Amino acid sequence: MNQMILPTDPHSTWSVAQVEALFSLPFNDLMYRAQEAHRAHFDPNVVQLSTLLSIKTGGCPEDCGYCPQSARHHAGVESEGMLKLEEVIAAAEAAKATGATRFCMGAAWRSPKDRELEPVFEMVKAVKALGMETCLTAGMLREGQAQKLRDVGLDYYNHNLDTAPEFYGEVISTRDYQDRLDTLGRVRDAGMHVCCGGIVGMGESRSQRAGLITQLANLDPQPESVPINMLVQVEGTPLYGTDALDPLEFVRTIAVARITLPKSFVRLSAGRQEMGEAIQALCFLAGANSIFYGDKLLTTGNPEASRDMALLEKLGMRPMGEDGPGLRG
Ligand code: SAM
Ligand code: DTB
Ligand code: SF4
Repeated sequence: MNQMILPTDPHSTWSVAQVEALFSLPFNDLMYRAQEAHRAHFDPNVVQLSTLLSIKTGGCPEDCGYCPQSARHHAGVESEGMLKLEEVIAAAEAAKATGATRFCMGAAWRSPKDRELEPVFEMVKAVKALGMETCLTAGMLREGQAQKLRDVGLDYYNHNLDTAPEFYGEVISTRDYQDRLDTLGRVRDAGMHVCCGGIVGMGESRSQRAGLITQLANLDPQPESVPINMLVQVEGTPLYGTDALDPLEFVRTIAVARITLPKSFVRLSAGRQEMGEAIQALCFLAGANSIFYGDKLLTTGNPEASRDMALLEKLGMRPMGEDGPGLRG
C-alpha cells in the first residue's frame, strides 16, 4: 500500500497531497483502511442518532449558495419567528421516544444577538433536563456567547467549514473562512464539544474535497463530530442544477474522513433521502457512525424513522445508547 499515506496518529498534521493519495486508493483498499481505523476506536455496528429541529427558520442575511434559508435566494422558505419553548420540548420528547440520544437545534442566523440567545438558553436547559445531549447551530458566536451556552448545559456546537478554503469564495461571500475558524476556537475554549464538517457535491474538485478533509483533520484537537453533507439541491438556490456527485465518490469522502479523523463520530448527514440503501450501507462500511434521525432536517426531508430502523435492522446495526456508548477503549 502507498507508503506516502501516513498512519493515523490524531496529532499528526495531514497535507492535502496525503489526503488526495487516500482518495486515489483502489476502492477496496480505501474501505479496508477505513474499517481498520473504525474498528480501532468504535463498535462498527453501532450508530449514534441525532434529531434536528429548526427553532428559527428562514430570512437569513447570509448568501450561502446551497442554503434555502438565505433571504437572498428564492427557495420558497418563509421567514418565521422563533419556536416556543413548549414546541421545542415536545419535539425533543418525541425524538427521545423514537430513540435519538442527541437533540440539535438550528437557527438561521448570521450571528445571534445576546437577547436572541436568551430563549435558546431556556431551550437548552429544558432539553438537557430530558436527559438528552444538546447541540446548537446558530451561526458565528461573539466573545462570551459560547461560554454562556456552555454554562446552561450545551454539549455540542455545530459550525461547519463547509468546503476547502480555495473553493469557499465560490459558495459564500458574506463571511470568510477565518470567521468560521474564530467561532470554532471560541466553542473549543468554552469547553464544548465541536461538531464541524462540510458539504460535498457543490461542484468542487476531488482535490478540493481533500482540502476540506485536510482542514478538518488538522483542527487541534480534532472535532468530536464531523457531519459530511451531500448537497441537497433546492430549487431557487444558486447551487440548484449543479452536476450531481458520483455516490461512490461520496462514499470515498466518508472513508477518508474516517481514516484522518479516527476518533471522531463521522455523520452521514444531509442527502440520505436521495441516496439508496446500498450507498448508505457503503457509507457505514466506510466508517460513518452517526446519522440525522427523524423525517425532517431543517427545511428539507430525511428518511422516516421507521425506514431507518428497518435499514439498521437489515444491516445488523443498532442505535447508540441501547447497550452502552459504542466506543472502544
Ligand atoms: N446559520 C447557521 C450557520 O450557517 O452556521 C446554522 C444553520 S446552517 C443551515 C448549518 C449547515 O447546514 C451549513 O453549514 C451547511 O453545511 C448545512 N446545509 C445547509 N443547507 C444545506 C443543503 N442544501 N445541503 C446540504 N447541507 C446543507
Ligand atoms: C449539518 O452539517 N447538517 C445539518 C446540521 N449540520 C445543522 C443541516 C442540513 C440542512 C439541509 C438543508 C435543510 O434541511 O435546510
Ligand atoms: Fe444562513 Fe446558515 Fe443558511 Fe448560511 S447556511 S444562509 S448562515 S442559515
